Amino acid sequence: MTQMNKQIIMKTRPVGMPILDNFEIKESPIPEIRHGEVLIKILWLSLDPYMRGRMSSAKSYAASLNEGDVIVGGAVGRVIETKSPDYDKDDIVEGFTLGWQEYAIANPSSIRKVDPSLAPIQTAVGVLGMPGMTAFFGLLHVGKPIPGDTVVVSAASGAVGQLVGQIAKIGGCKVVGIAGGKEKCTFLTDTLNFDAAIDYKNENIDEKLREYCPEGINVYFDNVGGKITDAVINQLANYARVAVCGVISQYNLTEPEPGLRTHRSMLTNQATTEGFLVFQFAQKYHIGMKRMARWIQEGKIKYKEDVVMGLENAPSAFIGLMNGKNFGKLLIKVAE
Ligand code: NAP
Ligand code: FER
Repeated sequence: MTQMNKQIIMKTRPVGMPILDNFEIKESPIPEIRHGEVLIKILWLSLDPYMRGRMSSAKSYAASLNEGDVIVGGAVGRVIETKSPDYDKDDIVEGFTLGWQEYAIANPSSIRKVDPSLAPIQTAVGVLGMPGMTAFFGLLHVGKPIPGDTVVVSAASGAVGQLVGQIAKIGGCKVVGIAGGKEKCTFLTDTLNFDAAIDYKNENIDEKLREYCPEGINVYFDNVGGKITDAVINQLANYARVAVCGVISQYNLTEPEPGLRTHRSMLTNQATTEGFLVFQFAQKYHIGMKRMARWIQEGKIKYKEDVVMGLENAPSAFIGLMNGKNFGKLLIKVAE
């Protein structure tokens, strides 16, 4: 009997905030794998904000999805059939393009092996994967903090933000996180030992930044853009570095949002703004992975995951990610 594969496709291209009707579950038979390929049973899906960009037709580093395509995204799975000399049955693997489906056929060049003895396997799409490398290299190579600096990070309880703040603390910085809601803020100060947290939904960001960063902000790790970023840019210190990691507040806009003119602050503070994509550090990932794994083992880095059960719940969880419903790295558990 042919084995069937459940997949989630982009039924219609989202306009603005995605809605459930943009997605559809489909079943199709799994084709025979060809020489060199492996068949993977997906265990965990990684839901990431960049995937909203793939659902749009705008030009990007990666090809856009077309209507009817399986949603492409990172995942961790187990090899259940192999025609590749490099992979054995039962190997655990991670791939950036495996997608929202129960089974994926992959070419070895698009996957990597995961060592299950190092940490729980889903960390391969979290703290020991793309978001972890984003935090590590984005903060250290782009933000360039030095001990004693005041570091502000937005979307601070999320997959990337929670790690940025902890790495900055390890580096001897004062860390202020910005997040939506009291629960997230309490987690930042009480569990992750951030020096302060600002609940941008209920507190005055300008006032709180002045209170917590009296000498100005040396490093801003920006995950959100928009009004939060305007407030931070207004309180930069001399020679500040702004690491532009993401602008999630803009991903679902249909019209550009008018904003602050930032150049005066950049000029008078002799500050630097630098955008980056994690992939530019790919040659150095092995260094970041080793260091992050050691910090986890030493108890210096904690990571909070938000696990949603079942492939069919990926669309609603993704919409939640765009609305701040997730608390920590958002994962879908697809199978054991
Ligand atoms: P995440 O922080 O775990 O989840 C997204 C969070 O963004 C939400 O939980 C929400 O937190 C916040 N958010 C959503 N809409 C917002 C809005 N309108 N204004 C302010 N905050 C909003 O996601 P992540 O995976 O760690 O990604 C964080 C950022 O990093 C994203 O912008 C992403 O695109 C970027 N990123 C960039 C790279 C790169 O290579 N440059 C790599 C990975 C990720 P609150 O409840 O706190 O609002
Ligand atoms: C992200 C946001 C944007 C991300 C990548 C991009 C890997 C790239 C966008 C583009 O090239 O247009 O979170 O993560």
